[in-house]
Amino acid sequence: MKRYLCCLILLACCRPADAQDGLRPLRLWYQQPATDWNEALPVGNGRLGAMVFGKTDVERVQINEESVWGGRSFDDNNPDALTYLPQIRALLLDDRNAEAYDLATRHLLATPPTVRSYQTLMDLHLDLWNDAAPAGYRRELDLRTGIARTEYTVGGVRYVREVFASAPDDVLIVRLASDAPGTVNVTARLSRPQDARVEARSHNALVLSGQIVDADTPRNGSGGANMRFAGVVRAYAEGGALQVLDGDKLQVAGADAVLFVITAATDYDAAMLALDPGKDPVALAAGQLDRLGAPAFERLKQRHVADHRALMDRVAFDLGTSNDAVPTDQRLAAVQEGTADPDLVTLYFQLGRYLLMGSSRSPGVLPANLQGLWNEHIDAPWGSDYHTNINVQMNYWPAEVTNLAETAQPLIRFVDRLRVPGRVTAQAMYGASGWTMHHNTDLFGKTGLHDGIHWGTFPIAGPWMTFPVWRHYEYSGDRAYLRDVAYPILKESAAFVLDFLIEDRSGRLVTAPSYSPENAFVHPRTGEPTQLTYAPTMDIQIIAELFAQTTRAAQILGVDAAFRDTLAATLQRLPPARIGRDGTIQEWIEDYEEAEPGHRHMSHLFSLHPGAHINPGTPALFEAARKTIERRLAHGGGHTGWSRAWIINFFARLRDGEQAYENVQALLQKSTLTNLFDTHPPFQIDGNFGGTAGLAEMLLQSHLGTMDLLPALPAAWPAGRITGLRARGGFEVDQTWEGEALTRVVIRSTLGGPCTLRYNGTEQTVETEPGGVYVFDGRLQPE
Ligand code: FUC
Repeated sequence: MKRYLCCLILLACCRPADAQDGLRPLRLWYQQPATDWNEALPVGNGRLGAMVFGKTDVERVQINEESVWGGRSFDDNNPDALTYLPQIRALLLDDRNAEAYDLATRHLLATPPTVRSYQTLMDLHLDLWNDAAPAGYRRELDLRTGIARTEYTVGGVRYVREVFASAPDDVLIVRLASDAPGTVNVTARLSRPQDARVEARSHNALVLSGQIVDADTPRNGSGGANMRFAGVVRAYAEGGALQVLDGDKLQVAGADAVLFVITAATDYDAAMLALDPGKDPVALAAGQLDRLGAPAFERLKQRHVADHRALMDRVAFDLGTSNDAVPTDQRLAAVQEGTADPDLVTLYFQLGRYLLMGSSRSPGVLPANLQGLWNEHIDAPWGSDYHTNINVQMNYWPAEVTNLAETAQPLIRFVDRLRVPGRVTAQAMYGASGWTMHHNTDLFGKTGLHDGIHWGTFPIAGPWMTFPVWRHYEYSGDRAYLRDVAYPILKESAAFVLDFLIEDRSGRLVTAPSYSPENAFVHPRTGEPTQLTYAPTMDIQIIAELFAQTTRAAQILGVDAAFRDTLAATLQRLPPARIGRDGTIQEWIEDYEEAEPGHRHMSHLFSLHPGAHINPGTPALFEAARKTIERRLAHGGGHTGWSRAWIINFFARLRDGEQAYENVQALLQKSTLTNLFDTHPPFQIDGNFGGTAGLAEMLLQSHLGTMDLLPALPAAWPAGRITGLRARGGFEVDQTWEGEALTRVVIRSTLGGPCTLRYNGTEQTVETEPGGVYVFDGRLQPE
């Protein structure tokens, strides 16, 4: 084995100073208020979120609570499914896909065949009694502190507004202040597009409450009701006069400052995946503010900032000179015109971490949805739901590697709870043990087949959803978690697959019915675009990874030897990976012609990323994977934000820094809004998360049992530093490079054990101790 690291210093316990990057600014900032929602700035604490517009006449703060959804729980398994399943399967194996499709539409699809939308909670409007044009305007979102700040001058008075979402106190805070006593005037009101009423409940509180009216919700014969919700705002004025106006507004006149404390509640019960009629959202929200007592702004702010920084500051990423003096929208516009702005890349990376913290952590209990938790609609694009054929999985790609393991917890707990309805679906639709789900779900845990056969027939979504559960073990090495949480989920998922597989006409074990999300092939006989099929490549790849993970988990725990043997024997009978006649990875069981060669999904590359089975050790498939991406791109692929983000991850895995970089640029140029939200279009947060994960993947990989340092560094970033990324096996890693070469690496081991470093074609194994810090210094060159 070659050695390339000149000098190894073993440190027992100290944390090197360069793990923190001190004062480097991490801000989005603008010289004008937001004119629409896609320019507003997000704050979130995992449960409550807000979009801040920074207006100077009437401020708008659009507010979300993570559980405000239409619909309700119902049995979404088509009762005919089991009766018609054998016939549908036989038709598919006989290439009579259109007939299978017709039968499936009638007998597999849920009724009604769609989940309902995640909804906005309310808007807080702050009329600032201001007609004059402000001077010296600036609004910003400081990712380090998690505070959205708006400042401007009117009539010689400097006004400052701060908005944040506190996780420790579980409230949204809006504070208005100025530098001259008695100059803060504001009239506050609440609104919601429908289903709500507003009233003042005391001298300083507004309550918005209601119940969702959702025409498409099935009553399921039980006459059940929809979700009830409440938002409460309390105002605390420093000086001046505070009074209720018209029974539904609060007016503050002549104050030095005013603090609005906001919270919300619904009657959703996460543990039950259902509504709880015993819950009173108004009482819950008001009670929460009562318990908070008289709020002291500085204390709330300090607690929030300390909590926020404890997560945010774990990772620092620096690619050279700061470009913070230029407003963010101008920087983005310059990149869109072809300029390079590496510092904007680091800001985008950190924003991804910020958004994951804001939409997926305690006190929240639900995973980040298609928009995280920021949504102004009653009926959002794609319902702002949980799409499980790429989107929600992508949301969590950055969670472990960018050192935010706690953000994965809401998803892991959600997957755990999905097993309950998922077992019913496995049994009722496929006569299978274990659990599964299909291509989308909501907070009620729908696991049936929704939207339409051509979108929804993805029974292997359940197995895919176990991957973040396993990944948390890979990074943490937490055996109790593996035994009590992860392994039971994996094992039951594998059990589903064993029962779901059937023999095809040549004796292979195949999945049916299924599809390759959401792509179509040209049917060789009918010439029609066709989606419903059997054993699409992605299914087989997911199953291979699931079985490998389940087997590994069982080995570590020393359990279920016979079950492991069954998994191994089953793997032998799956269809092999194949390369098609054009040299790309074959997407379907036959080498069909693609109906849309530039399709946004690249499901058959699953084993390249997020899976690991296509790698440099499988050179033919590795090369075919590259051709597959190139072909997609040549036909206009990557045209949605998430699709582009996935491509970054693919090229990082192909160790092609230049192509990965090209696609980072394209993500910023084509799929990013001025507030740096990803756009599908419209706004969809998966591209932010996939982009952040892709950037991490360019700089550190650990999916092959080694720690790959700077595996896909582009020439555009010749010098830089990234500290605090995590690698599988319980390591935290800092890397510094200059002249495109690694110059310093610091590894902190939490679990101990061997760590095999790979860089530039060489490798070296270091034995580590739990808590040990290992510094590799000097110029790192292969011998
Ligand atoms: C998948 C994608 C779409 C969209 C939707 C929410 O179905 O194919 O592009 O992102 O999820």
